[in-house]
Amino acid sequence: MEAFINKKYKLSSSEKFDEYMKALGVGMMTRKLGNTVSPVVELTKSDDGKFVLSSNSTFKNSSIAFKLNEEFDEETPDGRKVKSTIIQDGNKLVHTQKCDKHNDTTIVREFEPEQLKMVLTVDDITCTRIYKPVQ
Ligand code: DKA
Repeated sequence: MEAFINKKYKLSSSEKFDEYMKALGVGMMTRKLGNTVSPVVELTKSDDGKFVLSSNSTFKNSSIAFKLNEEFDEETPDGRKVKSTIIQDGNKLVHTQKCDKHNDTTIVREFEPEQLKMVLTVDDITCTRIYKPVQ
């Protein structure tokens, strides 16, 4: 993943994000905002060697710090409290979010020089979001 550290990507296209959020019980107002913003995502590393994945938008700034393969507590931008684990598969980070109150979801982030492809899955819904490098 080292090649993709400190590289910023901005949302360029998004498919089925509203369906994805609906399936997770996200309310209408938050979905409306979520559908209109184009977050900028960046992967960095902290001093203690953790990965830090941040997402900044006019709706919300959020970041998670994690070690690969180690479960951590996460509060999602829409307020779900989940148990997350992120594993690496080549240039992909596979992020699983487990929750008692909502359905489990998986977010695959595939890093490439030309784009960051996010595939978000819950139940039978697959949402694809393409981020492009910020110059
Ligand atoms: C992204 O980083 C999307 C992350 C999914 C967040 C779930 C719901 C957010 C509600 C605004 O591109």
